[in-house]
Parts: sequence; structure tokens; C-alpha cells
Amino acid sequence: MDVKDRSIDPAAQLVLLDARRRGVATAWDRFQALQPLCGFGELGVCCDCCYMGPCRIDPFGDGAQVGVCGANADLIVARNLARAVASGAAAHSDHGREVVGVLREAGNGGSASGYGVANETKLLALASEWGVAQSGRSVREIAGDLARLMAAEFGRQEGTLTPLLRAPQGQRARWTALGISPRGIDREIVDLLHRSHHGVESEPIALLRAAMRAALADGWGGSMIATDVQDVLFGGPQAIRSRANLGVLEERQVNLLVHGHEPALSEMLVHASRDGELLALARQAGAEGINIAGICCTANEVLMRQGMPVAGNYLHQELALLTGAVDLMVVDVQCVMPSLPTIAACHHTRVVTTSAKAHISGAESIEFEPHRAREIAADIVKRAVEAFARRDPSRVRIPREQSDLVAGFTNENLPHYLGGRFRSGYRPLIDAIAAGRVRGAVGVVGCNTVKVTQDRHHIALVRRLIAEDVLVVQTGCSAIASAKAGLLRPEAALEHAGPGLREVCEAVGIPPVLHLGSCVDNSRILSVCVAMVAEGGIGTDLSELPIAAAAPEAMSEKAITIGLYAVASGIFTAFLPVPRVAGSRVVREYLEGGVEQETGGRFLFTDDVEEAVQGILAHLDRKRLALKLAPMLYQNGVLVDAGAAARTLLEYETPRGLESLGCGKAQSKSQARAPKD
Ligand code: XCC
Ligand code: SF4
Repeated sequence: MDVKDRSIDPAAQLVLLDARRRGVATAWDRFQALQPLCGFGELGVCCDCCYMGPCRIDPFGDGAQVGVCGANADLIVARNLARAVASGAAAHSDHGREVVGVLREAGNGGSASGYGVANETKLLALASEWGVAQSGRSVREIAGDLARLMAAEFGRQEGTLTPLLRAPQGQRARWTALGISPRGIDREIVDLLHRSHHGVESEPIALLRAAMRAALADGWGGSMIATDVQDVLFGGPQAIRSRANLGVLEERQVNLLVHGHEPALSEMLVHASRDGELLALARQAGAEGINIAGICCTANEVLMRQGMPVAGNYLHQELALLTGAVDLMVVDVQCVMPSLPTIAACHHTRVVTTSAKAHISGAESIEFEPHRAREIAADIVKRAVEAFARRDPSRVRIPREQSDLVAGFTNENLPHYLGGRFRSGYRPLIDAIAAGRVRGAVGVVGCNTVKVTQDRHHIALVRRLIAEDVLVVQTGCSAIASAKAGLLRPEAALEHAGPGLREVCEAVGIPPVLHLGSCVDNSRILSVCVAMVAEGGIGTDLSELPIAAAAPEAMSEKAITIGLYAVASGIFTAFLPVPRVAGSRVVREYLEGGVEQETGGRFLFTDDVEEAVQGILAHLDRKRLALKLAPMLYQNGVLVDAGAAARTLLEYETPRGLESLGCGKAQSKSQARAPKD
């Protein structure tokens, strides 16, 4: 397989060629060795729910049509999907639980805890929402109480989740009618696992509705809580400049990569990397500084709050180690390949696991405990410095590729960036949509997978959408794909956006593709949608807005959970490649059709990225038509209504750059270096 078929990213291609020369197997090689993949598995019709099986159905042939217990393909596909959704929801929500634990520590632990409240405004807003008494109480007391209430939300037995009240009335009414308003987060996940046990829920559609309930508990529960708590603890992101791709690795510095999901330790590592004593230690070892860079969602977390550079997305994790320039990679949970210690062994690189739930044979393990976070971070930095001393410079090959980017947009700060000081709010964006300057907004999210040339779908989809005047918001590994391709720069508007979107981006100084954070921060996308509904003028329900979502290179079970809560929240969602649903007509017809009557959203499952583009554009246009919005000002790049264009543009202020909006400076190379004193 040509390296160009493995990744569109030149940095990845370079490292892959190198790996081939040295005979090192990566995810792509292992994928090839597994061919052909099991056809039953791919269709979703293999059941191993009990020990009478595994049973495999032959839905399109004349083999067995039911398993030993009588389950048919529809039930088996639905049950497998439900179990994936439960696992995905559990992963995100456990992340939420973990950071709630850190917040409790910050509250109760007083100053002994390494953590504090960085964002009092958000803490107080949440305290009001959750009913925490505030008058005469310290920030730490309030934080402690909020953490207790949030922790209790996981095990809640009655009523519905507190953050669910943020959803528009219409959406909540649909959930109530369907009986899928989530109760406690853990409760819905357990409920789904119970139902999918042998011989329980045997009606595929009922199972899928229960899966939506658990998915909603993730999107409006566990993930939303994770985002909120992280903003309280580590600060609400602001637009910030940085860089992405393997070129961010530094030849003369200690390179410490953070990989995984929960930012509690990685935030501490960033602080440790700026510590005078540790920097002195690095200097003694011959390094010019300590460079922290990220992979996957941890990268997004420390990028948007600290401006730390991004080494890459999911399929970059092995490649980064293969450069020989990484001294230590520290991982916590989710999306961490068990292959890492094997790959690291090609060089001097150390791999350190830190979660009590995630160990890898061959890796070192330091269990993260919030009350010892500073000490643990310092220990890890020291280990990285030790490793640096053993680095063999003659074997280091760092690709040059890196791109500038702007990240750190949120539902809280977007009104400011969109409207400036004088018209802060979502009005300018809504007006631009209503006037036909912007077609709508689409969230493009999710992973990489070896089943798609790395980043190919992400970049094709994002480019096509912005060329059609669609504002794109991104999270996760998809956002990193765009970062590497230069699409998160304001200049990308000039280079790739359609004329209408370009006018808006240039008027307010934002990129056409907005980085909204990590995968739990898909909750921020929900919050943006809620705010747009609240502002009024383009629909009273999420399902009426000209918006859509896409996961173009989905890999993880979390991705299907996210897709399902988007659909349950009324959002049209393109999901590529087709997940394991193809073996059941009933499941496909419901998720790609019937569910729309119930929630207002639906899936489009496809392997073809252009089909996804067409589906999304047609959906946006249908929604625009239903809302009787103006026709698009530009069609195929040509201005259709000059009068309307002139009238509506006047509503923007004079062009401003991101600097004038207070866009933070990137962690520059000189800042990352050891001080001279
Ligand atoms: Fe994992 Fe979140 Fe997927 Fe990337 S995008 S491969 S889930 S890191 Ni969420
Ligand atoms: Fe086979 Fe039914 Fe058991 Fe699944 S639950 S393995 S279909 S007997």
C-alpha cells in the first residue's frame, strides 16, 4: 500500500516511508495483515452476547437467519450498536466523573490541593444553575458543593439530568414524548447494558431508543459536565494561536508528549515545564528547554487553554514516536494504542501510563492522584529529561511540516468574536445566515481510522463545505486534521471559503473553521446551537436550524455515541465510514429515516465523502427553505442579489484582526526555552 494511500499528510508519509525502511509495523501494516476483515463482523450480524454462540447471520444469503436463541439480524445489529453506545457514553462520562473528582479536591482540599478555581465567573454561573448557595461562602466551599451535586448526577435514580434543562423546550418535549429523557448518567448506561444482555430487550427499535437515552446522558450529561468543570478548574478558553503537526517537535529540547483525554495531569505538566528548577535540570542534560506537545484530545485541551502545540491526531501517535525525537509520552485514557511501548522501543522513548484504569504491558506506570498532581508532574518531567540524555541525535528525523492555527472558540466567547464589543451576541451570525451570506453551520468532528486515508475525508468535507459558504465548527481529531492542513488560520477564508462566508470571516477576523475543543466539547457545539435558538430568527428547535454534523473518519465507540446524541438532539449527522449497521434493513431505515419523525434528526451512513457533502448541503437548503430564509447571495461564486449584499454587509463593523479581539499569543519557541538566568 503506497504511503499516499495511508495518509494525505506529508509529515505522516515521510515517517511511514522511514518506518518501512526500518521494518517497523504501524497500525496500517497491522490492518493490512488482518485482511480480509470478517464480513459478518463488518455487517454487525455476529452476536457473542451469550456462550451458546457466537452466532452469525447471513442476511443477504441463504445461510442461518437466526441465532440459537432466535435473534435475527435486526436484533443482533441493534444490540451490538447499543453496546457500543453504552461503552462510548461510559468513556466520556467517566472522564466527566474524574474531573468532578478533581473539582471536589480543589474545593475540599483547600490550598493543599494543587488545583484551584481558575474561572470564578463560570463557577458562580454553574452554582446558580445547580442551586448551590453562594452568599457568604468561599469559592472553595462553592466548588466543593457543586462537585458533590455533579457527582450525584451520575447515580441519579429519579427525575432528569440538571443540564438537560438547557435544551430548547421543543427538544425536551420530543424526548419526554419518546420516553428518552435521561435520568442518572450511570443509570442509563446500566439500563442499556441490561437491555442488551441475552434475552432481555428483543425489539430492535426499542433498543435503539434506549441507546439514544444513554447517548443523551453523555451529550447533555457526562460530556457537558466534563467541559464545564474543566473550564472552571483550568479556565475558559480564549482564541489562541499555536502550531500543529510533527514539525512542532524540537530537536534541541526535551519533547514530552501528552496523549489521551483528561486534562488534569497535562495542565500540571505544562506548569511543570515552565518551572525554573526543572528547566535548569533540562539544561544540565544539554536541552534548551522543555517542549510539551499533544496528541488526540489532550492536545486539544492544552492547546486551547495554554496554546501548547499539537503533534498530531489519532493516527499520528505511533508516527510521533518513530521520529526518535520524543523523550517521553504520557498517556491516560481512551484512544491510546497498546502498541505504543513496542514502537517506543525502537528509540530511547519512555511511555508512562497514569490512569488507574489504563495500563499497558511494557510501559512505566505512575498512578495519577489529584492531591499529588504537582509532585507527579515533576516526576514525569524528570523522567523525560533523563530520557533526553539518552537520545541519539543521529537517529532523529523530525518532519518539517507544521501549520499555524487559531483555536479556543467556545459558546461563551463566540458572541464576542462574532459581534465585537458593540454587537456581542449571535445576532451577526444569524443575520448572515438569514441574509443568505452563510448557508448554515456544520460541526465536523471525530477520529481517524485506517479504513480511510488519514485526514482525507476531514479535509475534503471541510473544504467543500466552506467553499459552499458553510461555517464549520470542529472538535477532536478532525479539528487537528484541519489544523495540520492550515484551515484553522484566518487566511484560510481567503484561500478556501465561498465569497459569502469569506466576507463574514474577514469582517470579524475569524477563520472559516472554528476549533471548539476536544471530543467532550461537542457539548459546546450543542450549547452554540442552543444559543442560536435562544437568539431567535432561525428556528425554535435544534431540528429547525440550518445546521448539521459529520464524523468523516469515525473510529471509536464514542463517535457513534456522539453521533446518536446529535441525532437525538435533532441534528442531521453524516457518519463515515458506514458503522456496523449494514446487516439490518430495519436498523438502517430507522436511524437514517424513521427517527427523524421522533427527534427531528437522522443519520446519513455512507463511505463516500461527496455523498456526505451533498446530503449535508441538501439538508441545510431544506431547512433554509422551511424557515423561508433569503436565497443564497452567491451561487457558484457569483453574486445573485447585489442590493441585498450591500444592504446586509453594512451591519458589520469595520474589519478587525484577531489581535484586536485579544487573541492570545502562541506559546512561542522562545517562551518554551529555559530562561537565561
Ligand atoms: Fe479518539 Fe478524542 Fe476519536 Fe480522536 S476524535 S480518535 S475518540 S481522540 Ni474524539
Ligand atoms: Fe447466539 Fe442468541 Fe447467544 Fe447471540 S444471544 S450468541 S444470537 S444464542
